[in-house]
Amino acid sequence: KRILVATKNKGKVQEFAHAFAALGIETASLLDYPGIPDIVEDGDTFAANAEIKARAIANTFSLPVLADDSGLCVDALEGAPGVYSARYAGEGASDADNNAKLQRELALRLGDGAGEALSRARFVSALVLYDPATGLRVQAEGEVGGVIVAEPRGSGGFGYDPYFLVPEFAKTMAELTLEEKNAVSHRGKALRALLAQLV
Ligand code: ITT
Repeated sequence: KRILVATKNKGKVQEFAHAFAALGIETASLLDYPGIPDIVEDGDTFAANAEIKARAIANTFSLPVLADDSGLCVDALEGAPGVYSARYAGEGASDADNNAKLQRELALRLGDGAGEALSRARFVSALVLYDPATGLRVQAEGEVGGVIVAEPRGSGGFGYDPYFLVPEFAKTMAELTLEEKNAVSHRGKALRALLAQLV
């Protein structure tokens, strides 16, 4: 059994590979197919963008495709960066650029002295599984609440993880193992909700 994850994001690839390995399912991703052009993700919602990615890639490959669109929504920033999470600091921005912009925006909004806990936030993941051979299409969403901290902690994960404190662990997402992150994350929850619809 094999599934193509429609992503070029190495962090997502690792998390899905780990979760599907436990189910005896092999994953491939767009990192295995260099040269696939970037997909224009112009939807207004995570779900709309996941749908766009799943369909675009399913039309190129005749394989079941799983797409993830995800991001960080920060209360004090009225839900930003949201669907713009990957390009918060501009097109092609690095994780470091995006995190720097997040800290700047929060400091502007909250002022200095906001302390360790800068703002409540949540990660959201929308998944679409689409099999062009059978027409099967399933979608699911997951989210996890947390707090944005001023100083990064941990070296795991990707993206905003070093700044996202998970209260029940008293650790940032980047301080969790892959297994722990999948157990609590927006992506892990969305995946379990998706799989529950397939049985
Ligand atoms: P693909 O479209 O190729 O999947 P992408 O990184 O562009 O890769 P998105 O458009 O869904 O994917 O943007 C997701 C961004 O949200 C991602 O780049 C991170 O900045 C952030 N993000 C999503 N999930 C995250 C997580 O688990 N930990 C940290 N940051 C996350």
